[in-house]
Amino acid sequence: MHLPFHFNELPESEMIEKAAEFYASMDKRRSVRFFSDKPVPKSLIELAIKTAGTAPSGAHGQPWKFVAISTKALKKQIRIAAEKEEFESYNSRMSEEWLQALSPIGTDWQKPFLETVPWIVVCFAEVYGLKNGEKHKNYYVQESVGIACGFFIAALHQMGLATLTHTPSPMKFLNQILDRPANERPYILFPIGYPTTDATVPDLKRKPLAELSVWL
Ligand code: IYR
Repeated sequence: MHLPFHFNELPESEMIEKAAEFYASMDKRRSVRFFSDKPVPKSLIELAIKTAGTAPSGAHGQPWKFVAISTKALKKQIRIAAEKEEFESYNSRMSEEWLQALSPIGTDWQKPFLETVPWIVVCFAEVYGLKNGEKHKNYYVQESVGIACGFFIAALHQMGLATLTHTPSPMKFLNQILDRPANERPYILFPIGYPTTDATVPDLKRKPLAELSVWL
């Protein structure tokens, strides 16, 4: 069944103004690796997750689950497990080429922010659906979850919070620590909070429009 759709068409001048404002704001977003322990209200995290949940998805399967963690002991467990994997990655699993590509970002195996942040949200992809113990297929899972995570990042930025798309690898340990079922696969781990006052970010440049687009 379809319903009438009420679309709010704006005057062009307002469209340009809003688009330019949104771009200027999004262009200020940076991935942050230095977080303070300043608390963040649960209501803000709820709103960011609700916003992520507005993403389009294959056959409207909504193949995502956002696990929000504020418990100190869990954050500590996540840090220990993530650093164990990251130590192995940085010291033996990642190629020289990979390490070279990361060198301007200045990352290493240590992830102290996982314990400092007020919130960690882990987005899990539902590789297949499970309803009353019955498996069903989810479509375009990677694309759908990727878009939802993009909405999530944008929502956090718009509300004045900082985050990082962190992918300790492999991430399977998150199923065990967070007690998630076999149909859920960790997709991205987001530490969320405020940057420290002395936080730094790498000196990165974004591709200009001419480089990131082709017009035919
Ligand atoms: N997962 C590691 C390594 C890493 C990989 C990429 I590609 C990055 O853009 C950043 C880091 C880590 O989180 O340090």
